[in-house]
Amino acid sequence: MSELHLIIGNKNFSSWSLRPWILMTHLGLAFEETIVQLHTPEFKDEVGRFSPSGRLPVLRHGELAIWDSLAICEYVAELSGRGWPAGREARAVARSVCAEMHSGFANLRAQWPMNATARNRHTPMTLGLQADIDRVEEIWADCRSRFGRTGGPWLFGEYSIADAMYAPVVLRFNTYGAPLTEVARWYIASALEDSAMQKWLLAAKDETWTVPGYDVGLK
Ligand SMILES: N[C@@H](CCC(=O)N[C@@H](CS)C(=O)NCC(=O)O)C(=O)O
Repeated sequence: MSELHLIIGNKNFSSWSLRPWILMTHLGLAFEETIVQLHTPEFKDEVGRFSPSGRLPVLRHGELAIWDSLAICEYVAELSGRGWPAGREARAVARSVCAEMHSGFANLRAQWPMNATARNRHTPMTLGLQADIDRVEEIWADCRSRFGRTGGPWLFGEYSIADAMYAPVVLRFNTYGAPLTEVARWYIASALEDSAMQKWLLAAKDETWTVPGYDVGLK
């Protein structure tokens, strides 16, 4: 089988890239990694070599390109036979919360851009942002109480694609702070201690690149 090659953006800022990277790391899959710096004059040409959509992340597996974070997660779950909860009901809910994250939370994305290693950032709270935060907390509490009571600290007990899809939200909450429920605080603490997350953050710390519009909430 050919090698897996994951092409991602800056680790500090590319929330879409974190999702497949952290899942593949959790699944123990060997993969080559290439970082293409976002928002540079060369970005379009460099990414165009790998990604039909001109966006990152993209996974190359031989001639095959998979150019969407959720599609990559699905693909590696098929390759490894792991990634989704085993129970049909849990799996259906996991797919729902992943799809909801993939297609929603516009206020959270726009107002709290992922800035992995930044701390103590503060932006004005808006009704839309608060509603997104409340909904994330509701999802986490629901998954944990219905499916996460046994088997581990993750949303469905064992690590799943749902945890990978919400990993950038964990970092956003950590950067900007928000009064969170106990379940959310507990989940964030576990997710931040995770060794794959630590590995990502360590690499992000070494990056000196900035992206216009992403460095928000400075006093
Ligand atoms: N739906 C895509 C979105 C990917 C995306 O927007 N990636 C950003 C980087 S974080 C990108 O490539 N932006 C460059 C551009 O839009 O020119 C996914 O889930 O992978």
